[in-house]
Amino acid sequence: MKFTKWQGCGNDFVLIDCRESEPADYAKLAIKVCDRHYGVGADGILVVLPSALPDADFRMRIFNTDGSEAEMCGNGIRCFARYLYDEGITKKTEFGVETGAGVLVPRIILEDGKVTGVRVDMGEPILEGDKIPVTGYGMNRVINEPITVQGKEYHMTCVSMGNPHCVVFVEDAENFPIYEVGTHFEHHEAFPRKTNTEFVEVKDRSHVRMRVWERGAAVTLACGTGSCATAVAGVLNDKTDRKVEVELDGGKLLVEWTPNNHVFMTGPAELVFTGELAD
Ligand code: ZDR
Repeated sequence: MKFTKWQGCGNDFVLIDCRESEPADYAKLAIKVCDRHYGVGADGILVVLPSALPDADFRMRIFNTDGSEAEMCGNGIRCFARYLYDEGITKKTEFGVETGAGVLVPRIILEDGKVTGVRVDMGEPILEGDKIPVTGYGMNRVINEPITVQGKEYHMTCVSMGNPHCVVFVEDAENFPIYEVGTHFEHHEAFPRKTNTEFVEVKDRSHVRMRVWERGAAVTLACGTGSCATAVAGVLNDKTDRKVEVELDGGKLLVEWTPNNHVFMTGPAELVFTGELAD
């Protein structure tokens, strides 16, 4: 099985083009391929499929390192889009991609004929508690609400970008004990579908430092949907403006929540290598 290995801000993926034939078990494949010792090593696998929807050209599925399927992946969709464009599978620089978060539209950014990044219309954030989902708030928004994790109280703002996120503003992101605390947010009873958690330090109104504990993948170097959730949470808490630069462990993303309620994310997508999996 042929694959390509990609990274966006150090969030890395094995991309498998399954338009012609599909593996028997995606979850098993993801666990095996993502293993950094016995496999290729990645934070998740991206699967290219055809879409039956009229407004989508392709369908993307994403599986985490633990085999669970995520609805969406922000860094992944930039890699996915660039793969299709670089391989000449599409000539379009803007096209619809069916995801678990609806049909999203990436746009390839070209400078002097060279791809320099990808901008994605990530759609509208979901803010109703039950829809994120986070329990106890009905259809209300969950902004700066207390949550107790391992006996300590934090304040969370919850946002779904198709996948669930819990944003926690902290004084010092660099020294935050993310490895000790992250898993306890992921598995907290407040999150029926578990959660991704972002620990965010506001540098100024247009600049934040974010670290992430990903559902099903633990600490990663970056998170695209998490950066979008962070930008939305920053506005809802009046901590940031609608356009922010998100500084991640593995790079930077630019996120804008526009007045038409769509979130746009811009960042890099780089091919690392191509290969073939042994059976
Ligand atoms: C965070 C993520 N890597 C991205 O860039 O958006 C998405 C991966 C999926 C995530 N671990 C989830 O929602 O289960």
